[in-house]
Amino acid sequence: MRLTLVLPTYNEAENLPRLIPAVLALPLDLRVLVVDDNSPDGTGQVAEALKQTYPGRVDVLHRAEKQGLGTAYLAGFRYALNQGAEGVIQMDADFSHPIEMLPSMAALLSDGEADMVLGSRYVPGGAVDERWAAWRKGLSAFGNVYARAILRVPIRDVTGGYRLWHSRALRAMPLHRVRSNGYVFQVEMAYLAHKLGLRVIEVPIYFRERQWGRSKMSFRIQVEAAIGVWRLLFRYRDL
Ligand SMILES: Nc1nc2c(ncn2[C@@H]2O[C@H](COP(=O)(O)OP(=O)(O)OP(=O)(O)O)[C@@H](O)[C@H]2O)c(=O)[nH]1
Ligand SMILES: [Mg+2]
Repeated sequence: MRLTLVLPTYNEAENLPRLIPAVLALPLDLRVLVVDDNSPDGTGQVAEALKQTYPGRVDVLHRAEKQGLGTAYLAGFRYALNQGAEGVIQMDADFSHPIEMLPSMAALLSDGEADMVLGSRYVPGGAVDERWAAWRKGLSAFGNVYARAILRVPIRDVTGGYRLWHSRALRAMPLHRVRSNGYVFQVEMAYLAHKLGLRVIEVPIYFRERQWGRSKMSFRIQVEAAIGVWRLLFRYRDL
């Protein structure tokens, strides 16, 4: 299966030179597409250098300014689908998502068992970093229960950002209607997948705190996300 890994980056110059060689070494037919928003730390140039090192396997989309995770993924999805990818992967560029899980997750996709495979923190066997502060653990768990209850989605980790999409499933999604950008982007995509009757399989992952670079997480970001969930309920009442 021809896979494209879409990696949105904002200030990941320390992570990228470690992450890209590691994913390209996996036993997969994999290309990487970095979507960088003109990171002040020079991630865009780091990505260009990696593109030279791995000709044909790494590509870079440069955007002029920070425009958010959601639009970065949407741009990356379109690009990957146009390039003929059969599967498209979403993953954070900060090593939070265990890359060693990729081959088994990809196998579920290519076997035709799933339209989307989700690396999940909230199924048995999954967990978040034990170094997370209690408030962050609580907020993340609550955010999931909250979004699931409002939207009635049977996915345990609706905010999880580690996903493998079958291209056919991604093409079936009304991507032009997707408006959310932060954490709600993940919820919106999961909600749509459920509404369209796509088969989602959750596999347990351990979500590790970023090893390098600074955290951008805040209480405010999560409260904004909580409000954004309600908008989805109205936006897709026709589906
Ligand atoms: N292109 C692009 N990438 C982004 C943007 N915001 C975040 N990212 C990337 O999206 C991924 C997830 O964002 P993170 O900042 O790690 O979010 P998080 O894991 O909730 O928070 P921390 O890891 O604690 O900072 C990372 O690879 C970021 O570099 C953005 O506006 N544009
Ligand atoms: Mg992170």
